[in-house]
Amino acid sequence: HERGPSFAPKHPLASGPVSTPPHTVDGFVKEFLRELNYGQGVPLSRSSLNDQYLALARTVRGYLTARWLQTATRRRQKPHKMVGYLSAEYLLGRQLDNALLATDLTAIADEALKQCGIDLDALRQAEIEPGLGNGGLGRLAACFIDSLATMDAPCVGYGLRYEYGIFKQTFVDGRQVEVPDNWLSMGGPWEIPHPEMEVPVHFGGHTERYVGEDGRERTRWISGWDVLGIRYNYMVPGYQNGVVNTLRLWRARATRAFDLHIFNAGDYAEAVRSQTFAENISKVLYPEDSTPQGKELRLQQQYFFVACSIYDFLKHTQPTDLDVRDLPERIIFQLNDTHPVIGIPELMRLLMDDYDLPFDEAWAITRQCFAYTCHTLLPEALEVWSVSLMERLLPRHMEIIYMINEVFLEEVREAFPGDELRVRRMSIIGDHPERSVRMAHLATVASVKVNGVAELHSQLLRDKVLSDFSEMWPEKFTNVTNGVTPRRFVRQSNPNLSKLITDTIGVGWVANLDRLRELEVYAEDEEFRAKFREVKALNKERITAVLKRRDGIELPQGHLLDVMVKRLHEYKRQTLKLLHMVTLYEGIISGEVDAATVTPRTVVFGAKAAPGYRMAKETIFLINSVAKVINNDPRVEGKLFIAFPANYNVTLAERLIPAADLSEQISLAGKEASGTGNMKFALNGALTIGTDDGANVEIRQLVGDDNFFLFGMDEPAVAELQAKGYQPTAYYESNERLRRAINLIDSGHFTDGNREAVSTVIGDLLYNDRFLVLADYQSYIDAQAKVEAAYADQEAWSRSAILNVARTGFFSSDRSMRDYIDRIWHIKTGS
Ligand code: F58
Repeated sequence: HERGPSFAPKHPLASGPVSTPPHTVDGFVKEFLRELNYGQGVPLSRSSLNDQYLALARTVRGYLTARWLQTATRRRQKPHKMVGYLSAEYLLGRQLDNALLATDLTAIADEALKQCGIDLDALRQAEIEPGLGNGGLGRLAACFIDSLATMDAPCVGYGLRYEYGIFKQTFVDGRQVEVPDNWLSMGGPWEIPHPEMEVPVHFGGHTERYVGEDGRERTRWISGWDVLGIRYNYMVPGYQNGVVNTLRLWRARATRAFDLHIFNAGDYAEAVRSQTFAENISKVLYPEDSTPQGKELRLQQQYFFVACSIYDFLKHTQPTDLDVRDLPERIIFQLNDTHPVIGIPELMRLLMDDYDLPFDEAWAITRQCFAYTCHTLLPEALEVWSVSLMERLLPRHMEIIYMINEVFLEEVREAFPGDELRVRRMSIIGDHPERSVRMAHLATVASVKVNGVAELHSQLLRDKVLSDFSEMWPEKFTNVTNGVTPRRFVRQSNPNLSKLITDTIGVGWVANLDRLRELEVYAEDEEFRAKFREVKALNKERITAVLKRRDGIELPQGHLLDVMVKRLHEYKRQTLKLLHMVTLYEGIISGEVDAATVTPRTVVFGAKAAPGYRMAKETIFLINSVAKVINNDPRVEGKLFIAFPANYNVTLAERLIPAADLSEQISLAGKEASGTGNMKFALNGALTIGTDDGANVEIRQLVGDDNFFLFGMDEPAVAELQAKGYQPTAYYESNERLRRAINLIDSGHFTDGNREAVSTVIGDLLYNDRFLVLADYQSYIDAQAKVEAAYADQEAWSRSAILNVARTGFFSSDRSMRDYIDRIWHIKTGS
């Protein structure tokens, strides 16, 4: 099956797409009906909504496929160094609109469907989004591959085709209940499976030494069990440039040998059942947001997709006469966090055991083929795998890691003679609490470059998390500030704003976001400001309709729309936002504040909690409890409202962010590596209330202090307070409003008198408060008062909002990709 036809095809059309389907309404109608009739096997008159959606998706895919084949053919003719983006997650979001926009088919499809009596919007809503990621890290990968296609950069995204993506969140009595996300249940029209292209992946067993014909000792890995990797291709279209790149996701399948072995044992039913053992590997995405659980299946997933990807690159993507010594001129594997780091010993294994290179030579090559991006600062989020598990699952890799560590520690001893403490700190193998492999160390040692994802984050990586390494290799460390794709997060998600921008400065901004600068002068233009406000109002109408339909939520109108959407995590401090709302509410019901004077405000929360994360789940329950009471208390006179739609996902983000007035980015300084939601809000004309954390720092620098609500301690202040011993109760005791807000929650006011139900969150705030919520409380309340004052002057607010849009073009993922290309990957684009 290796490389398609072994005959030399004679037909002149053999090497390319037969023809590109015509870009006309008539042409589109024909393609669509063909898909409906021959793909779905139904006439239009008898087709279901899903039939129509699948046929439409297939039709659009056809237009993409033509470009995809052309792109591949062109790249094969002149092979250049490429990027293998290795990521365990791709949080893609819906595909249909993106594909229509990329191919400039939206208007044509709309008209074509109309002629068939079908509403395009209804079909849009039929798509289940592929949620193959947890949050920022997975969404970043999706933005990056979009940008690389738009820049015509040779890249293959490699990852896992999870059968179940991130769970669907529901609320039962205010508590999160997870439901499996069977995203493929209605068909997978965007993927092209290749069940005939099997990649063997080995696990377990043992290693043996043997002496080769040349007398040199070699190692063989005799595996214990194997699985097959099945290739699924997805198309990644560039924005209206005719380029379509590949996202290649792997699915696990049982081997035939595996089957036979068990079948021969005689129990047919048991044998069929045990096939699922192998196939479990790609069954489900682990719903963790920061703390890795160290589960064996997760390590299996990681090794599985990385082994498939490297094999695929060496055996299929490269010319057959590849000399592995040239590998660094052909490929750079970008490691999206530590999840694919097992690829390092895997490439070593292939070079040594299959390509017969000695260790030193293999190591010299491998060290040029990887670069590593770190996405965290939380110590508990740094992945480690126990040596015992590694030895059992990947014995050969464990041996290789030991060899790497040995030569690495020699280097350390040479650079820092006599410093054995440092040697221990830097070792790839850690001793506590058990012997384990520190994946971030392995990644750092083997990579050409190590980058953080925002200036502050990269600096803290250098100075704190990986300081020993940056001392040894200062030039290895660099920053690439994250970005988001303006196609999905402005052009598609905010058509009203997009039209206003295009009418004002032309269309060029979609692929060159720096051009948003040209809007700056319009901040002073009264007419433009009025139009800008009109856009916001329309977007608020849209989200109102969406929340009504989707969640049965009735958003009040005319409110300041204050949005906090991100994973639920203590360091992100959803509780701080909640304390603010409780404070406003308590002011009203205590009679201290006249409801008539309160700025009408709706807070929208969106957040999934990791299923095993107790505090996060209790916080969700508390938010829902507070919402229920505040939303229904007549004393509030409808001035305050909390909406918490369940199952926040990319699709909801696309509707919500364009409508927001205020963006909540309130993590404890020094904890949020970058944030990318913060960028999406600013680009859509929301003002940020935020700490000096992650990319907030750069957003504030760009938009200016006057157009950003800064509050809270900065990172050095946090470090200082923690060093001298933080006492949350001191803040509780000395701050009356804080005390009253906490007491109100603690009294059971929001939980039908049940104090037990809030004790986990309240107890933690008062006696632990690891992320200094109480310490930043007053500063946050004060900043929110400034927000209200600013919002009262709508002209000034609009001016600031427009400047946010005009000055944040820097946060395009196109710019991030330029940075990676120029400073890390050194690949060519557009050839
Ligand atoms: C996020 N990390 C960072 N991890 O928290 C955020 O600041 C940053 O903007 C973003 O990466 C992109 O750089 C993140 O999303 C995960 O979701 C992992 C999933 C797998 C388990 C460990 C956490």
